[in-house]
Amino acid sequence: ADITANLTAGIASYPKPDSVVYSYGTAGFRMAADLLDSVMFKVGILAAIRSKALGGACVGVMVTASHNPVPDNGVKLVEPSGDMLVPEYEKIAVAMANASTVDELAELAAAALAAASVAPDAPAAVRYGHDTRPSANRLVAALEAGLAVLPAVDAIPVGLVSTPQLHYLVKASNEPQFGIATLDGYNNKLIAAYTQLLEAGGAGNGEFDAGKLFVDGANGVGAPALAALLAAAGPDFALHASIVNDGSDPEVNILNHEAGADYVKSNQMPPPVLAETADRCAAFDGDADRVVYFFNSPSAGFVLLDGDKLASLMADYISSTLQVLVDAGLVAADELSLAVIQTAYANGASTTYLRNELGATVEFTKTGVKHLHHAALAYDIGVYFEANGHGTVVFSPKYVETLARVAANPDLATAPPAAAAATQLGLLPAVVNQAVGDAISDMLFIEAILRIRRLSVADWAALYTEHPNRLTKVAVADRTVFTTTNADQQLVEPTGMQDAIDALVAPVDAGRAFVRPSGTEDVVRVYAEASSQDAADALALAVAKLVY
Ligand code: NG1
Ligand code: ZN
Repeated sequence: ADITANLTAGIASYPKPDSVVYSYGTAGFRMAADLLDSVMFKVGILAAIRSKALGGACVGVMVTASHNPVPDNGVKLVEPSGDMLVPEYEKIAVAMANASTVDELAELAAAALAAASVAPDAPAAVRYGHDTRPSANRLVAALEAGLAVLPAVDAIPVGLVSTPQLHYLVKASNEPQFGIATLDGYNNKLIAAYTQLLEAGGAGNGEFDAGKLFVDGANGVGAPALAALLAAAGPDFALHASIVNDGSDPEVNILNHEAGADYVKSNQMPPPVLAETADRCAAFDGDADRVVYFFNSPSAGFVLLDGDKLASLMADYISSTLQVLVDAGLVAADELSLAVIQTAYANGASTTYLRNELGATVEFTKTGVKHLHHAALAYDIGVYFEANGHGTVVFSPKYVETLARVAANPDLATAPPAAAAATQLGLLPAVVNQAVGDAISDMLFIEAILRIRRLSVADWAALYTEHPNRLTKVAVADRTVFTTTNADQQLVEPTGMQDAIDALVAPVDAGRAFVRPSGTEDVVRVYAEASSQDAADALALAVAKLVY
């Protein structure tokens, strides 16, 4: 095919709206779906170029706007390893998205190919999927037009998938040892790992009654994805979940509307359908890459277990299971490093718990999972979560080798607790979707820990008590005038504003506050913590007034 003719046709079908300046934010391109057609076309071209630049390794494209309202949509690119797009290509993506003529676009595409020293007809493979939004089909068609611009592109649609499933499919198609690159492969890997983990932990089916679990699917893709996994697992699976907000009735089940992890976390209340239950509840977000838990306590009312609580339980379980091997002399005390990576939005009580009670290393990064993921990779066990429930655990090759060495140790035969600990730890890299935060995989890991430890959701909530806090947002004329440093905890610009914030925080008991521009919405976020809810609210309000 003639590349110039394809570009000309594409620019004509998918013209760039004049008024819009596109940027690649915390979660890729994200905005009103009506403004994204031209972006999709260009992302198709760029995804093909990225794959060509990597010798034809499969890259991914996910069309989703996660927890945002139905009229929005978005798109992000996935590297062959399952990671987020590298920053160098984010820049090219932005330049292409903002190009309005055939010449501009042709030049950018040629420059990107030249920078990678590849020919336009080098082989490429791109897997692409989408969430449940009504704009998905139209936007995927624009993406496909982009994928068809350059020759020799193997464009592989995977249809309706969660964001973490797309990451899994991409990673598995490049690394066969990671898993089988199909949705059955995804389900079967998690089912097997979860089942074996429970058996090793003495909590197989029938050994422990974990009580009822409700899962709020946010009326998004997480509901059918989980239903498919449970169906594949069959009736003997040691997890029985009732899925609500499953999107089944389009009249009432509106994506992310009074449903899902973001609703629960932002409003600090259960979705209406789960307002009454005292049972354990998990809530996914619209593309199922986040999960939080909650329950309605007869005495304490609504209790949220957010990403910080998930990270704390996972770190607690992993470090104490590892300690069994250290005590048995099978692993040296400092052989495997463990850290928890948090952002400024992590509740201060979680950081104190992790550092002082668990003795864990805690590191802070900027907001956005790509930053947390990157920091986590520096450790043998890197637990990372945003407070909103987005996170996972990554394990180093040394972790895998160490556990393999321990598993081969003949002393294990006479040390059942150490053998059980070694088996459990050896299974974790398969239970946890290491490619990216995954609501289903994170939930299975948490469910396994609760069963193995015989913990109720209330026991888990009691790990530590959150400091009262308030997260609010302020609409400003231009959020780009706000710049931050020190993992988003301090403002650099506007000049002088950080001093003013410090002056407001200083007199507040256990006070903490920071301001940063959102990467996904046209707002500035304000977060405050204090020793009482009133004080946290007052501090957030005072800081917000500085920002207006
Ligand atoms: P922004 O809008 O940049 O604050 C939000 C979340 C992030 C992350 C991204 C991606 C908060 C405070 N911010 O980013 O943690 O999840 O969306 O979806 O929750
Ligand atoms: Zn999401």
